[in-house]
Amino acid sequence: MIILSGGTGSPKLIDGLRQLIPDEEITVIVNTGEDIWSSEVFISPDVDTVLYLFAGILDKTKWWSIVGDTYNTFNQMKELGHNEILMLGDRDRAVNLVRTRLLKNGLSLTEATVEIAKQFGIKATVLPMSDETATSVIETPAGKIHFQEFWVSKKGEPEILSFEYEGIEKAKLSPAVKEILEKEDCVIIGPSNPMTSIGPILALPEMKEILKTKKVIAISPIIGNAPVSGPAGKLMAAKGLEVSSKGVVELYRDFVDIFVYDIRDEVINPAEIEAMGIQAVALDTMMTDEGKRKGLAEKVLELFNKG
Ligand code: GDP
Ligand code: FO1
Repeated sequence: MIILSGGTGSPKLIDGLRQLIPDEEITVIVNTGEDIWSSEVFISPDVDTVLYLFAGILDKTKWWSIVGDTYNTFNQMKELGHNEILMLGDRDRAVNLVRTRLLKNGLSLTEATVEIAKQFGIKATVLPMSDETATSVIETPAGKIHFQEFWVSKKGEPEILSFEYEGIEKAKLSPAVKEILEKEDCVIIGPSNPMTSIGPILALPEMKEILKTKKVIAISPIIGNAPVSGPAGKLMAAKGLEVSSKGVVELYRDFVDIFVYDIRDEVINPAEIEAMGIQAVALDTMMTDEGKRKGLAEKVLELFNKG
C-alpha cells in the first residue's frame, strides 16, 4: 500500500493503518518541501515524523520530534545568542547529524533515509519524494521566506503574496519512488496539507500522469471552511482556491477516484463531486485518538480493497 504523506494528517492515518496491517506492507512517499538546513544540519521534518512513527518514538502530541527528547543543545545555543528556527531536540539532532553526514559522504536523500530506517529497525518503506530539493518558499510583503520561517518563526502571520516550490524545475521523482509506483495499482493521498505537503509531490514531473493510471483515494484535511490544523487554508486562499473540501477536489480532480470528506462537513455538496466522476464518501476523519485513527484506517482499507 502506498501513501503520500506530509508530517501530521497522513501520519495519523498511517498510525491507524499500522494497527491493521504489517509495516512491511506500507510504503510512504514523503514530502520534502519543508526540508531545511539549520546549524549545519539538514532537517527533513516530514520524513523524520514518518520514521519516528514507525520506530515507535514519535511524540504524538505534536506529531514531530522524539517523545521525551531533551533540548540541551538547543538551549545552550540560545544562551550563546544563536537562535535556531526549529526547536530541535538532542536525539532528533543526532538523527539529523547522521543524515547530514551520510549526505556529505555522497549518499542520496533516499539512500540516507533507507540507512536511518534500517538502523531504527523499521520494516516499512519510507521514501522521500525526490533526491533533489523543491522547497516551499512564501513571498510576503517583506520578501521571500522559507516555509518554516513563515510558519514557525512568524507563526503563519505574514500576508502571503504568492508561493512556490523553489527548485521544482530541476527536481524529479526519486528512482525508488518511480519503481514502487510501477508495482502498485492503488495510491492513498492522506489528509495532509494540499499546498505544502501533497502539492510538492504532485508538482514533480510525471507524478500526476502516473496517478491517472492508478486507483487514487484521497482524504480531505479540510472540514467545512477550515483545515483541522495548520496553514492549509491561508495557503489555499492565496492561490485563489476555495478553502473547503471542494477546493481540495479541484487540486486532485484529474486523478482522484474516491474522495473522503468528514461527516461533520456541512459545506460540501457530494453531488457536485460525484458529477465530476469522483465517488464521494463521508467518514469520521477526526483522528483524535488511537481508536479513531484505527476506525478511519479500517474504512479506508475497505475502500482500498474494493475492486
Ligand atoms: P505538516 O507537514 O505538519 O504540515 O503535516 P500534513 O500536511 O501531513 O498535515 C497537515 C494537515 O493535516 C492539515 O491541513 C490538517 O487539516 C490535517 N489534519 C490534521 N489532523 C487531522 C485529522 O485528524 N483529520 C483530518 N481530516 N485532517 C487532519
Ligand atoms: N514545528 C513548530 O511549530 N515549532 C518547532 O519548534 C518545530 C521544531 C521541529 C524540529 C524538528 C522537526 O523535524 C520538526 C519541527 N517542527 C516544529 C515541525 C515542522 O517544522 C513542521 O514541518 C511544521 O510545523 C509544519 O507542519
